[in-house]
Amino acid sequence: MKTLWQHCHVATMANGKYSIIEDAAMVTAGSLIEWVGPRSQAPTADYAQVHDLQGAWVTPGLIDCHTHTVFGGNRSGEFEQRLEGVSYAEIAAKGGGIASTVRATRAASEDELFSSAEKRLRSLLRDGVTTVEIKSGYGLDLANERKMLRVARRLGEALPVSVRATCLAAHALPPEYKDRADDYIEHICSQMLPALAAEGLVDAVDAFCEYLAFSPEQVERVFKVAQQLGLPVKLHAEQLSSLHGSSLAARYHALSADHLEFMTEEDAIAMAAAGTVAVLLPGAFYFLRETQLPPMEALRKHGVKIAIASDLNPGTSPALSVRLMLNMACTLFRMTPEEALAGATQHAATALGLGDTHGSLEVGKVADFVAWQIDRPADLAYWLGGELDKRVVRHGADVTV
Ligand code: DI6
Ligand code: FE
Repeated sequence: MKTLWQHCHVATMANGKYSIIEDAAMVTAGSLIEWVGPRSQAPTADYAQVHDLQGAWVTPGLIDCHTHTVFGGNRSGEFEQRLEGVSYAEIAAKGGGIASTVRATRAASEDELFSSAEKRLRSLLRDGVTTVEIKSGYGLDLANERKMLRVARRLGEALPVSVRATCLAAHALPPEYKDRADDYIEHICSQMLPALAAEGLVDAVDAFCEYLAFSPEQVERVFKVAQQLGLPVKLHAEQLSSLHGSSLAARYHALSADHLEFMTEEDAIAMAAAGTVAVLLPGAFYFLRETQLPPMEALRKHGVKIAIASDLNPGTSPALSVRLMLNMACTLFRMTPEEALAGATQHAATALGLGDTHGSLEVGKVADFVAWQIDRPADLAYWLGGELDKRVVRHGADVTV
């Protein structure tokens, strides 16, 4: 079934650039893009449907490539404490932080986790998101990591969004392994990852490489097992200190290394050579009131692809809008609106291993797009959140959220 979409301007985002086509048209066949170009050259055919997009700007559907959407409880109380001067590390040392979300997540049933995550995910979808990554990492034992990943899978079945599920068992040390981090890593490698992968619940494997989490050596053990299981890896690296986790990620041809405020130029060179995407998370930078900026010039100079994501999580980035992240990427990290949009489309797709099928409006790619009633593409990074008038199309069909 062929559909013609016309009376629009298109920012295709091919190769991470606006690549604008004014007065454009697009032809979709089922769930794929069959043609895109100037309206005057649109192929004549017996279209089953013709849609008038009323002068909208069409972009690829937004892709949020780093979220922790599934969790129990919330941590607004810690937010208040931090505003009174208590640090994230101090809160973590007193059993708060990630550990408190682990307790709440373990105590919640699968249905309870589903219903709280569904509300947050709908908020992202109302902002034009058509693909989202969701991490586990608040269960920290086999049963509870499984519960989180099952919720991620169910969300992708219940809502009009493609979900990539990432196993982040190596997020923090669970209380039952206190002072036994190597034993927990061994448990992840020998029991958790093989079981969860065999159940088809894992699309990628992530870890938190940080002085208050896991060392590069421990992360490497997890990466080796992921590789044996045929799963791509990603890494939370260089968020609070420089352990060169991003270089380690590059050595394992990671899809992405994420956060990266403390990375060095050598790390950028290694990532560029490996094609590892730099996922920047301005929401966490903002919410923790960090001052160390990611090395934008080194990333640009060495041609590292840069993605932007919400990092939606209860502790460091309770962010429910990807467009707000685009704005923060521009204001806080000095990215251009074009770079920011590429970061939530083409480069975000690459960070999920979906770069050949998603993230830009090109022939043969999946027809996930948003027709925005805006004056210019930069408007997407300009408005601070809120809802923009738009029409969201996924797999070639209109989406209602
Ligand atoms: N880095 C983060 O910013 C989140 N996880 C991570 O590895 C924080 C998660 C939390 O505080 O709950
Ligand atoms: Fe994160």
